[in-house]
Amino acid sequence: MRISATDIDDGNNSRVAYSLERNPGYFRIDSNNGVIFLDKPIDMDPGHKFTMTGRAEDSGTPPRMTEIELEVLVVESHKKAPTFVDGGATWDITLPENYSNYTAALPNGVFKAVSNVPEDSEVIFTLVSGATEQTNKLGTFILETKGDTAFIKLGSALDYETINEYTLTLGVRNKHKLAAETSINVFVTDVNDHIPSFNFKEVPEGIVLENEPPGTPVMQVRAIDIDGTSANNIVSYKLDENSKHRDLFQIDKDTGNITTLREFDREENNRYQIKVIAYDNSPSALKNNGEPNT
Ligand SMILES: [Ca+2]
Ligand SMILES: [Ca+2]
Ligand SMILES: [Ca+2]
Repeated sequence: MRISATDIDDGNNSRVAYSLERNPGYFRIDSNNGVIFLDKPIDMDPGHKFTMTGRAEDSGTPPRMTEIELEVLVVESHKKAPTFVDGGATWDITLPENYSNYTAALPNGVFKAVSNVPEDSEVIFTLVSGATEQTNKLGTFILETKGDTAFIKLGSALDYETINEYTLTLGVRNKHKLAAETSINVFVTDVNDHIPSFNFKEVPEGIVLENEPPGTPVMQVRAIDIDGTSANNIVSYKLDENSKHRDLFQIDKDTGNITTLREFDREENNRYQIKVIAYDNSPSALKNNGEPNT
């Protein structure tokens, strides 16, 4: 079995070391991942129950720790735990953040198990709800079962910018109350679901002296796109083609630097208004026309 503690601190404080207290002498624990192993053959009769304490301690100063009571029941050797078909390996599921099929099982989200009890094939699945959102605390993923098959489905919306990876634990037990577990990694991929936005705290106004040559800098504009990956979050700039004075200025696509295209005379006109468009660099996930977000 495995015990698992989650420490929400960052850095040193979040490194957790596991240990066993009151160890009856038959078990050892991997201090890094909390997996408990049998250390020597069990010579107790079926029905015997071992009890011990699992401890998780972080590396902060002072260290903080938590403990859990563990019970291990000795059963007859012919009683076996259920197994997942495929040997209970780790499964990976990859979903785009705008995945929205709440009715069907996820791609790669179907799991079968065998009870290993010849006279009773019944298996009971559980989807563990962990201590963090990444371990499905909020029920982002849900379980439905039918006979020997478990279906993992989407329970609520994903957002790459909030969480881009989940670790689910799927458990199964049989009539003997013997159990097995498997981990499922869910990877969320970024889609282009954010529009670049200008920082309006910066004054959108530039000044150019009259009689300066063409190419004189006027101002720089900047917009931010909070998508998680490039090119979904790379911002480019252009002048609105319908903007009135667009033939008087040009903008650098990458930097947002606006420069003049001719000399100005303030007696002629001392104020120009132009419209700048910021756009990102991949097809939008918000509109289905292959165009970027603007
Ligand atoms: Ca998002
Ligand atoms: Ca974007
Ligand atoms: Ca996104």
